Amino acid sequence: MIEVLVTGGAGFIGSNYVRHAIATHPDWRVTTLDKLTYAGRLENLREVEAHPRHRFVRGDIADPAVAAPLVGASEIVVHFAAETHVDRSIMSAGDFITTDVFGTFVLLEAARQAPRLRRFVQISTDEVYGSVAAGASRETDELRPRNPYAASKAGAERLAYSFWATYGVPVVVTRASNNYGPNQFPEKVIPLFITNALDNIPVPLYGDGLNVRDWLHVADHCRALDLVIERGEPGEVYNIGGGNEVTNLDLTHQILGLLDQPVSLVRPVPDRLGHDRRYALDTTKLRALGWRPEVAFDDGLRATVAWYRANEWWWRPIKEQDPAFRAYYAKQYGDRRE
Ligand code: NAD
Ligand code: TDX
Repeated sequence: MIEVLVTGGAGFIGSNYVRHAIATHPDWRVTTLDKLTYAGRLENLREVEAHPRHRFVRGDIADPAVAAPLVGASEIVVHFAAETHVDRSIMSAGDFITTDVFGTFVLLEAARQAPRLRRFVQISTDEVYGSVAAGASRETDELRPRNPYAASKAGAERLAYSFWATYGVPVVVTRASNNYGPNQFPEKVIPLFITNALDNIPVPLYGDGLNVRDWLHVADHCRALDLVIERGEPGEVYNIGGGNEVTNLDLTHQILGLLDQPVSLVRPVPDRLGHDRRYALDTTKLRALGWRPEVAFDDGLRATVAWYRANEWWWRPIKEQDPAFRAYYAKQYGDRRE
């Protein structure tokens, strides 16, 4: 059995990856390490809860007493755990530094001592490149992160790289574009807008709505990670982009169209501070390893809308009963009027 540690496996992408890993790698035994912050949900792991090749450990990656033995027993570490929401990092960045940077450092220190470790996948993001006016970011481009979240991720991934260059820890860095799909926490734009629209609540579109994001279905991301684990070179960086550049305004209109809701539900609100205008990734390097995105954006978005429609049990308790989410929503959107 190959011992695999997935950090942040109760979150959106991590849980999709854990379910994918259990389903497609019969020779993997997967340990999920997750602190269960507001974004971590055990419900996301219900399908694998009782699976003999999966176990869940609640703990903080920044706590060496928890993290070091788990890393020490692993052959593969896939490190998703992070604070991930840009708007929250703009409100308060401390947790982003503690988890994304210091937590990564704790895992890397443990990785230095791990006798069987052969891959440490550092999950980074297209946000580290900063806003890209034209063309597409390549792995060798300069990093110009422009919000506290992006800067913490850039710090984390460069630290990981340094542990490869200095100590030979077998680090591979991936930089993915905006993910979408099932189990995404309803603070991010797609699930927030779908669930608001389902309830006839206005959708708060920042600024002029012409910012562009490149959307990657989470299932395509999971397949890309498998390939990087199998064929990626330590010390290298791989962009993972869906190739679906869409303005937020078009995205919003598509979501409203899929739900038969009028465009009058769009509420333009003041812009996010330092809002990156556009992200775009050149994925030549990953494609050379044999990866292609398989989910067409229209199909993926339709399926995602259907998932939120069919799984109200998953998101209604968060949006309607979780006091922390309600406080966040009121703080983030309460006074936001154009
Ligand atoms: P998410 O917020 O849904 O999940 C994060 C998970 O990490 C949660 O389960 C949370 O409980 C856990 N966590 C947070 N702090 C922890 C700590 N100190 N110790 C242990 N667990 C902790 O995030 P996501 O959208 O699934 O993102 C996963 C990773 O992918 C992150 O590293 C993120 O930066 C990266 N990424 C995300 C996207 C995207 O579009 N969502 C795109 C590119 C890269
Ligand atoms: O209410 C909103 N209104 C709005 O117009 C929200 C939440 C977002 N937006 C806009 C801002 C962005 O241009 O939608 C776009 C997407 O926003 P988010 O869903 O917050 O994602 P983004 O800021 O692009 O970051 C995401 O992709 C990169 C993830 O949250 C990161 O973790 C990942 O690294």
